[in-house]
Order: sequence, then structure tokens, then C-alpha cells
Amino acid sequence: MAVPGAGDSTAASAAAHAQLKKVKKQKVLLMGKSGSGKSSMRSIIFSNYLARDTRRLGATIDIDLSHVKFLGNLTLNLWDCGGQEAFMENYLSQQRAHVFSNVGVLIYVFDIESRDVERDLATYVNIISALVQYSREAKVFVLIHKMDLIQPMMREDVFDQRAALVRRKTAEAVAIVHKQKPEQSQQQQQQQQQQQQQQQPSQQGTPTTPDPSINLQLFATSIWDQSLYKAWASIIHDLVPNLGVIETQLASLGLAIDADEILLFERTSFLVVSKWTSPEGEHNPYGDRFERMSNILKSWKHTCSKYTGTPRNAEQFSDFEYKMGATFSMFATKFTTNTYILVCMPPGEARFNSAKLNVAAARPWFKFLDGPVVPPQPAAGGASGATPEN
Ligand SMILES: Nc1nc2c(ncn2[C@@H]2O[C@H](COP(=O)(O)OP(=O)(O)O)[C@@H](O)[C@H]2O)c(=O)[nH]1
Ligand SMILES: [Mg+2]
Repeated sequence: MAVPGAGDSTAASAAAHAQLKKVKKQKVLLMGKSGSGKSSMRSIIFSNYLARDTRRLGATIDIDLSHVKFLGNLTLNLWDCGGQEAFMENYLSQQRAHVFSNVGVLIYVFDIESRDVERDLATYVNIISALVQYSREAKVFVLIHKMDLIQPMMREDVFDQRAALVRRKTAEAVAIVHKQKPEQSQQQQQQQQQQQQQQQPSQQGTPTTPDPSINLQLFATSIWDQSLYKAWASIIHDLVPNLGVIETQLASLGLAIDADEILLFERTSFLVVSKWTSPEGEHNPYGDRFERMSNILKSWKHTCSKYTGTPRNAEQFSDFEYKMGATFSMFATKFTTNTYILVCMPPGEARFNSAKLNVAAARPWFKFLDGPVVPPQPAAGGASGATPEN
């Protein structure tokens, strides 16, 4: 087969390979009112909790800081910020620069069942203002959460209404910062900057000039279905380093083995890191199949744990095959240390077997997913592997 990445000799690919050596750290703020479901989501996605286990989670006191290793070269510094009013006020005043500087992503969670929407939105506006002031480039993901509590027929309308409201409030928050800025005297600004430098010079950025636009995405979520995986895969997607390299190599692999679709999952969260779909695969009518597969594989992993008595964090499975007669076949297999790969194929036993061999042969070229290493540079012309047959 054609080896992914074979023949890369351009300056761009050299630069991309140099990037592979770097470990990226991202500060991720998880905010929203107390009880909105922040810690539940975090525990399900990153710590293998079952949805029903989250009922036992205690309230988060102040900020619960955790370092989540995602693949080999991304560390998420996850700030799960307790949402009680007193804490929120504190983040916005005394801890303002500390909390809102150098933020890569803000995930803001609204409980759809909350009785005090006005108040929730007012707090949100204050949070966005602080974020825009200190981390203008940060991406904002708003999760309208606990959607399972809304009747299925009404979910879309309820979400659309709430999303429109959040968008309006976001624009208002940005405008407020925009307006305030010129009113601040130069002396005030200098004082503010000096204060921050004295507190923690290396960690805290200076307030940035607000931009009228903000990078905002909204999702309807629930811990009881796959919507959680859709939202979190989008959040993670933009943070993963070397995405271009991953996508190119997945495409080479997909074409070489004649696949319909390939999904690459992170091993603990089972979030989709990257995917490739053939033109034929694009006809698949199930637009939510990616997050469904995350949900299914993770549930299956938990079931394996239950029946084998092994810890949920353990590996649980290395290979999963499913052959659907003349319709399609697929396999999910342990790929690199930090990933699983799922390959969906047109039917055909020989094609299926050679695809499995070729996926195994392609592993070394994805080694960089496990840490800051550069994958082996194949000799010009590439190596040969098993050839797909029909
Ligand atoms: N119905 C429903 N309950 C949820 C959902 N997410 C979290 N919860 C529940 O909400 C409660 C508070 O969750 P928690 O994660 O502690 O909220 P936090 O204060 O924002 O961290 C827990 O009892 C969870 O089981 C959801 O999507 N749907
Ligand atoms: Mg909490």
C-alpha cells in the first residue's frame, strides 16, 4: 500500500514534522451555575464515569483543577469552576486576571431547567466580558444542557430560542467591553497592567483590546445520550495539535485500503479525534454516526469492565469486528497507545483481511499521536504492504 506521508519533502511538511515534537498545553475553563452538570460531563468524558454515577458527585468547591492528557502531545488544564454565586463573584473580582488570562477555551454550561434564566444570562454576560478582556482569542462553547428533561418534540425549538438569546447576550457582553475601554484613562490601564505583572508575571496576560466578534459555538447536550460526545468532540477537535498531518495520513490510509470511512478515537474519552470519509461513504444518511459510535464503544467498554471485573480505566478490548453480510463490514482496533481506529469497509472477506493487515502496517506512521516524536521517514517510493483485493 502507499505509506501515509511517504515522499514528504516540502518545506511545509518539514515544518509540520517539526511541530510534531511539541507538547501543547491548553487552559480550558468550565463554567456555569452550580448544578448545571459541569462536573458530570467532565467525569463521563475523561474519567469513565457512567451517567448514573454522576448523581453522587458532590458540589465543586472553588476551582477543581485537573490536567487531562489527551493523546501524547496535548495537555488540557481543565478548570472546573464551582458555580455558586459567591465563587462566581470572586472569579470576576479578586481572581479575575488569574482565572481569565491565557484561556484557550471557555465551556459555559446552561441548565435548561433553570428557573432564573435572566440571572443566569446576567452572570454569563459578566463572564464573557472578563474573558474578552483577558483572552480575546479564546473560543467559547456554550452547552445548553440537560436537554433530556425537555420533551423530544420541543427540543429543537427550545434550543433555538435559547441559542438566539445567548448569541444576543454574547454580542452585548462584547459591546460592553468595547465601550468601556476608551473611557478607562491611560493611567488606570497602566495601573492595572502593573498590578497583574506584580502578581504573577509569567502566567498572567495583560487585558487585551476587545474585538467585536467572538468565536462562539452552541450545542444542545445531555449526559444521557450521544449529544455529549458531539459537543466535546468539537471542543477537542480545534485543540488537537497536528490535525493537518493526522487528516492527510488518515486519507492516505483510507484510499490505500479502499475504506468507506475511518474514525480515529482517543483511547480514554472515545472522542473522535479525526475522521476520513470516501465519496461513497458521504452517502451515509446518518449524520450523527460519529458521536453514536463514541457512545456505543464507550458503553461497550464499560460492559466489558462489568463482566470481567476489571477497572473501567483498563484497556478492555483490543479488537472488535462486525460483518453485515452484503451490506458492509467494520472493525475497531487498538491503534497506537493513545488511540483506537474504526474502519468501515464495503463487503468482501479478502478486502477486509487485507485492510486489517494494512492498518497494522500503518501504525508506525501514526506513532506521533503517542508523544512528541517524529514518525519514521519512509524511503522514497514508500514501503509495500498487503494489497486490497476484492
Ligand atoms: N437530567 C439530567 N441530569 C444531569 C445532566 N447532567 C448532569 N445532571 C445531574 O445534575 C446534577 C448536578 O451535576 P454536577 O455535574 O455536579 O453539576 P455542577 O455543579 O455544574 O458540576 C447531578 O445530579 C447530575 O446527575 C443531564 O444531562 N441531564
Ligand atoms: Mg461541579
